[in-house]
This record gives sequence, C-alpha cells and structure tokens, in this order.
Amino acid sequence: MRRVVLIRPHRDGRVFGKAPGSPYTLMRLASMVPDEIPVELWDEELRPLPLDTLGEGDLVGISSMTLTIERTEQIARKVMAQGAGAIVGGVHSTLMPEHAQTFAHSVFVGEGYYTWPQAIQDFAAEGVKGLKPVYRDESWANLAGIAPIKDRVIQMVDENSNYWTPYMEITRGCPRNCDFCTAIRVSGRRMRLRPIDEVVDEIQRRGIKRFFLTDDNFGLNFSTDPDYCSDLFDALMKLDLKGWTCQSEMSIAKFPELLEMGKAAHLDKHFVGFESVNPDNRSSLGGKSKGVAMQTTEAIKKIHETGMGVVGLFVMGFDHDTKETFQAMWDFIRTSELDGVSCTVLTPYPQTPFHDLCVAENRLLDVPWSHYDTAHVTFVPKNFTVDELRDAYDWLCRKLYSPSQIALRGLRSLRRYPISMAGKKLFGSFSTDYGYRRAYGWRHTT
Ligand code: B12
Ligand code: SF4
Repeated sequence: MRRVVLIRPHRDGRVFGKAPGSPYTLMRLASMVPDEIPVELWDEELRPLPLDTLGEGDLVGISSMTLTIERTEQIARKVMAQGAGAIVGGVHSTLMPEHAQTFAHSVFVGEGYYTWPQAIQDFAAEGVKGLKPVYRDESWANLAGIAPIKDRVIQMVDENSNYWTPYMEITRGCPRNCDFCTAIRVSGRRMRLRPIDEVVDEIQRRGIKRFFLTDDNFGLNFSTDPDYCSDLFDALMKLDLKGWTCQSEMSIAKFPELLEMGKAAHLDKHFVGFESVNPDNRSSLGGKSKGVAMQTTEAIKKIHETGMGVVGLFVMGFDHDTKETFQAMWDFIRTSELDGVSCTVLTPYPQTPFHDLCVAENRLLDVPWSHYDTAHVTFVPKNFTVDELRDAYDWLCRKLYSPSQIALRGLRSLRRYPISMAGKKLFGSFSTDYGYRRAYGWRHTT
C-alpha cells in the first residue's frame, strides 16, 4: 500500500485567501491511519486536486454531505479510473448507501470508528479486491480515546495559515429528532461526551485560539449534564482562547450560571435553533421551541443578560407556514436584538421524517443533490407554490443580509465586549452574517 489520501470536495472555495473552515472530519479520519502508512489530506476548498498522481496502491477516502455528492461522484470515478481504491463516507453515504455504492468501491455507513481501520487493513492486504462494498458501524462508539488528532496531521493541515475557523468536537448526538434534521441518524440519539482532558489536550496541541463546535446541540447538555458543562468550562477558562461558538437550543436561557461560566471560558455565542415564529409548526421542532415569538424574545433577553451573544437560526417553508409567516419572520428578526441570523429553506434530507412525508405525498422536486444546500427549494410546499417560496426566501435574505443589517448586528455583537477586547472580537462579530450572506448567494450560482 502506497498511501491513504483523504478528500474534501469543493463547495465554498477560499474567502480572502483562506478556506472558511478546517477539514476537521478528514483530520480525525487521518489520525486513525497507522503511523507506518503515509497519509495526505486534499482539501478542494484550498486547491485543485492532483488526481492524475493517483495510482495502484493508493486508498482514497472522500467525505461527502448530500450537497457535495455529485462532485464526489466525479472524483470517485476518476480515482477508480486511475487504478486507486475509492471509498465514500460521511453524511450522504450514511443516509443513502445504495446511491454512493453506484460509483465507489466501498461506502461507509456511520462514523467509521470501527470500520475505517478495518478497511485500511483490507486494502493493505489485498488492494481494491480486498475492499468490501459496504462498511457499517453497527454501534455508536464511546468517544473516550477515539481518533485523537495526531501531530503529523496537525502539521500537515496548518490550520492557522490556511483556515479562518477551526472546528472542534466536544459532544456528539441529539435526541430531539426535529422532523427536518438528520442528527439521530448521523450522530445518534444519545448524547456522547468527550473526556475533558482530551478536549484540552487537542486544543493545546492544535494551537487554536478560536473554534466552532461541530456538536449538534451543545446547549442541550446544560439540561442533561450540567456537571460535565461546568467541569468543561472550568478547564477551558484557564486556556488562552480568543473565543468559541456552539450550536444550542433556547432552554439554555434557564441556566444563567452556566451561561456566565461559559462566558468566562471564552464561549462567545450560541447559535440557537429557534426555527420558526409560527406556533402551528411546533410539532416539527422536537420540543426545543414552540415557535412562540414572545418566548423566543424572552429567551434571547435572558441569554443576553449574561453577556452572551445569540445567533438565531430560522427555517422557512414548513407545512403550516403561510405568506404571512414570512412578514412575521422579518418583523420578529428586525426587532429581536439578535447578534446574527441564519435563514434557510426547509430541505427534505434523506431519512428524515419530513423526507418520508414528501415521498408519501409525491412532493419531492427532481433537482440535483447540489440543491440540497438549504438555499434552494427542493420540494413542493403546502400553502404556496415553489416560486412563491423561492421569492419569499430571496425577499427575506435581501433584507437580512443587506450591508446595513449586517453592520447593525455586527456592531451590536461587538458592543458586548469591553473596548480593550474589540480587536480580538472584531472578526467573529461580523464573519457569521457575512458567511450566511455567502450561503444565500449559492442560490444564484448553481
Ligand atoms: C460542523 C458542521 C458544519 C460546518 C462545517 C461543514 C464542513 N464543510 O466541514 C458548517 C457550519 C460550515 C456547516 C455548514 C453546512 N452544513 Co453542516 N454540519 C456540521 C455538523 C454539525 C458537524 C460535522 C462534523 O464536522 N462533525 C465532526 C466530524 C468528526 O464528524 P463527521 O463529519 O460526521 O465525520 C465522521 C463520519 O461521518 C465519518 N465520515 C465522514 N466522512 C467520511 C469519509 C470516509 C472515507 C470515511 C471512512 C468515514 C467518513 O467518519 C467521521 C469520523 O467519525 C453536521 C452534523 C453532524 N453531526 O454531522 C452538520 C451537517 C453535516 N450539515 C448539514 C448541512 C445541511 C449544512 C449546510 C447545507 C447548512 C446551511 N444551511 O448552510 C451547510 C453546507 C456547508 C458546506 N459548504 O458544505 C447537514 C447535512 C445533511 C446532509 N444530508 O447532507 C448536517 C448532517 C446537519 C444535520 N443534522 O442535518 N456544517
Ligand atoms: S435540536 Fe437541532 S440537532 Fe437536535 S434534532 Fe433538532 S435540529 Fe437536529
């Protein structure tokens, strides 16, 4: 066996010279490759892939979400034509292995913690012939000691020079099962926690000063495991960090002490899935939000009182939404004091309850998978036409991501810190909304 090559397919490209986020998934997978086997990370967000250099003895693993699966297919076919082994893993192959199997030697279902080392062994022993068509992790691994990032991988990636935002995993899983979300399939229903000493060790060895948590719903841990959270915050408080951010839910407002501890541990902002301002949608929201604007306002206020920032995440196009809902969303967000806003179109990702409903009612549109980016309409809505939903999304995004709105929210966010910290906090205060403005831009590029 010559080497293992891990690939992240292109989607965003560089922004002001760097790629937006580090290839964290590849970093964890590369760290499971035995030391005696050379490993390379090819990130197409950073540079074109040298696919012509591949040949027999190379094992290539491509990580793909649904929206990058067409590019993954092109890459996998080229890899196979070069005589190398082609493996597809990640969210899409976990949700639709039968699709990815049509263009790769092997597909991975699940996290790969058990089966990825097995596939490397199989390939080392017998080359392409040794690979099984499907590798399936049958159980959710305990995260203790799992794939700690190796120093050779840290050096190879050079996160600080190449990427704006490093990613980091502390917990994994979410029991909520909101009807548009894949979390229980991709990360499991049970919340799993990484040992705190491993988290601290990883941050220190990577030399990162800010990061975005990959955790599906870090904030839920405030309710389910407050002791873990306070121990984690105690440990992170001592580190020299510029700030970090996480995905959360509005129940964190009930835990002002933990919020304050989080702030002291350099946690800057919670990205909170409020999802809707229409209470009729509550059955889609897994119990984390009732879609009641007054409750949401109250939660934002309480979180702000602890000095913490809130980025609001909203979805449009639920079956109970009407044209009035869009105006209500704008009115709510405009007056909400949020520090950042993401507005996305409801998307029927495979294996979600909403997908099953769309299939049963024959409402899926025949569009490329690249449109599953939450900026395109991919299903027939209930109370308006496809064009009306698309126009409403454009209308709202033009308002939300106008330079003046971005500046307003960015300055609001910056004002949460003492003037002496303005330099450190400048990037994070504006980059979130700028990123969402770019995500909205996808709608017009593909
Ligand atoms: C961090 C994150 C992001 C980050 C970084 C994304 C990136 N490109 O790296 C940001 C915030 C930018 C982002 C954006 C988006 N995201 Co996102 N994101 C996540 C999140 C929360 C964690 C992913 C992660 O890094 N986990 C940690 C690593 C270690 O685990 P992992 O990626 O799952 O990989 C493991 C296994 O999957 C497996 N594996 C993965 N690849 C491979 C490859 C091989 C060869 C093998 C063997 C194994 C393997 O092994 C890994 C180690 O165990 C997931 C939810 C989730 N829990 O997975 C959603 C998720 C992947 N995102 C999702 C979506 C929809 C999006 C957006 C479209 C949302 C939006 N409105 O903008 C955009 C698309 C951005 C883009 N350009 O690609 C969906 C994807 C659904 C789907 N069917 O594709 C998910 C699953 C969320 C959800 N619950 O629905 N996202
Ligand atoms: S709370 Fe968030 S992570 Fe959990 S199922 Fe709902 S959308 Fe997914």
